[in-house]
Amino acid sequence: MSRISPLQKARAAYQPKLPAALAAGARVKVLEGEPTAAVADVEAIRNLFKTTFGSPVLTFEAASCGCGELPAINAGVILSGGQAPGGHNVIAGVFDGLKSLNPANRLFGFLKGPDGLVKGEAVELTADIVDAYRNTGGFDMIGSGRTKLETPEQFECARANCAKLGITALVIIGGDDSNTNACVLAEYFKSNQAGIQVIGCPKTIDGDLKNEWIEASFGFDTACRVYSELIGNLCRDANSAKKYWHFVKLMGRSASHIALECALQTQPNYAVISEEVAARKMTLGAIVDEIAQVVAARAAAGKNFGIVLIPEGLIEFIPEIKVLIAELNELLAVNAAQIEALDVEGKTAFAAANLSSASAAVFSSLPVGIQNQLCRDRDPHGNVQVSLIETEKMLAAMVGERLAAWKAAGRYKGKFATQTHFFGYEGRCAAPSNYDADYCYSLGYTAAALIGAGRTGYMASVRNTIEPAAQWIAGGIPITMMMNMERRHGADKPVIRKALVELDGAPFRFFDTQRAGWAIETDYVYPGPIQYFGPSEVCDLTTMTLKLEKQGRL
Ligand code: FBP
Repeated sequence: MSRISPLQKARAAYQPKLPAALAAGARVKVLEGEPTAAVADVEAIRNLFKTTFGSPVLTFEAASCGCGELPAINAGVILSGGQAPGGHNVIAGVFDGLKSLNPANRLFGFLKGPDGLVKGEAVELTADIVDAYRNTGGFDMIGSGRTKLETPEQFECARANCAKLGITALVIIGGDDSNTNACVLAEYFKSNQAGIQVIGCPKTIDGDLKNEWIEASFGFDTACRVYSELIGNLCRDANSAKKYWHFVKLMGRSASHIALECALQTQPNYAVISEEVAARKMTLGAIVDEIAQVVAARAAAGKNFGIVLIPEGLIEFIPEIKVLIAELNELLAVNAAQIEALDVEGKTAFAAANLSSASAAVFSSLPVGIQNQLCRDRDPHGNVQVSLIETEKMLAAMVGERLAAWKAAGRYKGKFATQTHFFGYEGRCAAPSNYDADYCYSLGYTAAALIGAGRTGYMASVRNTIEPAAQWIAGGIPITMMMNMERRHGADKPVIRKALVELDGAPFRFFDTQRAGWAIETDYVYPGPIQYFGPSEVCDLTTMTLKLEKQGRL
């Protein structure tokens, strides 16, 4: 790195805060809770995870003894999946935590995600390397990837590659799929007496890896702040020019947490929440109708402008399209060999010819571009690549058609000009907010403490983050506790259950009480850019989602 920006330089000196239990180092007193089960399909999960199932929840307290050093170890770290702000601070936390256990401990970073573990590509992370990346965004210190770790051959390569480097503990930093992999690997290593611990850390801007014990996935806070800044800027532009409706798609592969948080921060005229679409069994036509009604109502008040937020994962929540996608997934998986050589148009034609009649009708009602996008290759975890599906353009066009029909029928007299946007990659590598910088460092340090405590198959947990960091509660959660069985790649697989937006949860309920007003009024809020320096009330914020979830109010 030759030149760094003035902000980067100043930010490098930021010392992230830690929970009080970890302030004296990662050697902690471990309090064990009751044995745990799984969120669903308990017997299936118990059978698949014979040696790691049922472990207790762990909570750390500051060690009161002068416990001395633990024997020196080598550990490995992997960044897995999409980038999320704060990943480098997790690594810094693991590094510092390990050094606090024994200054002779060494940390190796596997390159380009889980692939590096399988291929044995790693670099030793020295203090110089780690220091250069403290408090920075991105995953460029060691890179990331989406390779799925699932076969015994991969696990054996991983074991051999760890053995070459003398590694006896691995930290896997990833989302629900990657932590599922971490759990499967932990079970494999433990049941085969490989002598390698595996600890997960909750990462994803999507915010859908959370539960009673994991109150946020890191990166969600920063990414939402970046998008909300941009949406606020668009709101101001819309209200200044008064001539465009902006349709903004927001990243978040499945759940609508990002769209909801950005709506809470900016107060747009309409925000689609996918989970509500599914609960109300809304068709695509019904969604278009609701948006068009808001446009028409504003037009009647002389306001031919506005902001619509659309969650990236919407398409999979519209009931008829959900059924279609499930059929497509099965078709594309079962016939993979037959259609491998086809281009995307060929796959689309194959799908159209082999779907059930109901799904074929839905498929043919979609624009050709969307049909092709739905038939693109799945990601390595079997997910539709929703970030490549242009729902914002589709909805803008369909709302335009609906308004044109209403105009012809004399029901609407307005102007409707649109701009479309997709905010996703813009936020994934932003410099972490204070919340994410502190949270990530604490997660990494907690992972080191779990290693020091000899645990495996755990996810690092840092709770009570609505309070100042000293009051945060660190510990570990057995990953099996979060699992259930789901259909993936045409087979039933154990996976961590995704946390979707709860319609009876405080964040959605608050949004619901406000949205009718936001639709008609022009009541935008302009959050502005993330503040790293300055008064605590602008720098040390938590998301509105977390505040509402934990305190029930803003
Ligand atoms: P993770 O679940 O791995 O954190 O990734 C989340 C995400 O950013 C989604 O919001 C988005 O749909 C997807 O990654 C995009 O993936 P890619 O980086 O492969 O285009």
